[in-house]
Amino acid sequence: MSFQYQNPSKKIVFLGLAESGKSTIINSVIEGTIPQLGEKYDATINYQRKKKTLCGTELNIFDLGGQTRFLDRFTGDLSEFVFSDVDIFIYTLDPLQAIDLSRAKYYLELSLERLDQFSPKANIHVLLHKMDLLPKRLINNVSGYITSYLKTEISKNLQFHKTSVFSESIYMVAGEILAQVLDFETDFHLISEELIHSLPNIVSKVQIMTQEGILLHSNENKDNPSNLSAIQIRKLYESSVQHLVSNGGNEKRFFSIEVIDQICFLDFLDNGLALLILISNETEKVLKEETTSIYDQIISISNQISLF
Ligand SMILES: Nc1nc2c(ncn2[C@@H]2O[C@H](COP(=O)(O)OP(=O)(O)OP(=O)(O)O)[C@@H](O)[C@H]2O)c(=O)[nH]1
Ligand SMILES: [Mg+2]
Repeated sequence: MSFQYQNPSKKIVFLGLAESGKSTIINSVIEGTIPQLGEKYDATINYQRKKKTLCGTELNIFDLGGQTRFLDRFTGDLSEFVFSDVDIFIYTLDPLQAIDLSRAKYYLELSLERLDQFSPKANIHVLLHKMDLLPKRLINNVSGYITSYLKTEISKNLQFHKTSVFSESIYMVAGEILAQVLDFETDFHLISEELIHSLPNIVSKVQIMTQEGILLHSNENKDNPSNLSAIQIRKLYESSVQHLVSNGGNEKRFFSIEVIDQICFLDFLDNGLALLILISNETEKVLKEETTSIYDQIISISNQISLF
């Protein structure tokens, strides 16, 4: 059986009003661009398609321009092209554009009708995005209000998320969304359990991410992200590539970083995934003579993950 057969490509559609953050999200989590505060807005004209292969599955991403003239076409004469065979539909909304809330609901409802027609099984996500712009004390009230307004008279199951490209949220939510359509969860869980059991009381955390920072697996509650942020991981990835280039491409991309009382092992794999393992610094000191064995186990886990 071919890999392609097991993992057909997945169509992911981003739609939402202009300036709600679609292209920025795609650039950050899919292309690994590090988002900058106050970045100039560059409107998407018509739409852009991006492809990325993740764990053997091709993601076919549609970034739809959010200006009214485009939204009317996407939900109108182009609707079959846009809304057919959709696996994941992501609707983005900027909570500070309160004036546009009814327009946002209008295009959301229109999209849901088109999905009913062309892709009734699509997973539907609504991102209440740019959460960094809301004062912390208002986040629950504002997002609660918007969520209940958008849900009014909608019977479809919508999954709501609060996101920002300036926090870990977008990388965690992207992982959650992808886990619903890709089959890596069980295998990643088994691999990380195996490592934790083979090095009892030594390994405190195992995370599997994309090299752009999307969190695909964590042995712990995902609400407790790693000591390294997705952006830090991204920066390390870039320096690892530079290092690799200056070394003629022969050296293994393996980092060992001390973070407070822990040691982070970070390994970038050729298949675009990254493995992060935290072990206690104290443990390592105590078990100095066993360090080689710890390294061996970690490398063996890396090798298993590189097969995805
Ligand atoms: N503060 C903040 N700004 C963001 C965030 N995400 C995107 N932005 C900014 O919002 C503006 C619009 O972002 P885009 O990603 O271009 O918006 P879009 O939805 O693709 O817009 P169209 O292509 O016109 O549909 C840019 O200036 C981004 O830098 C976020 O999480 N927080
Ligand atoms: Mg755009």
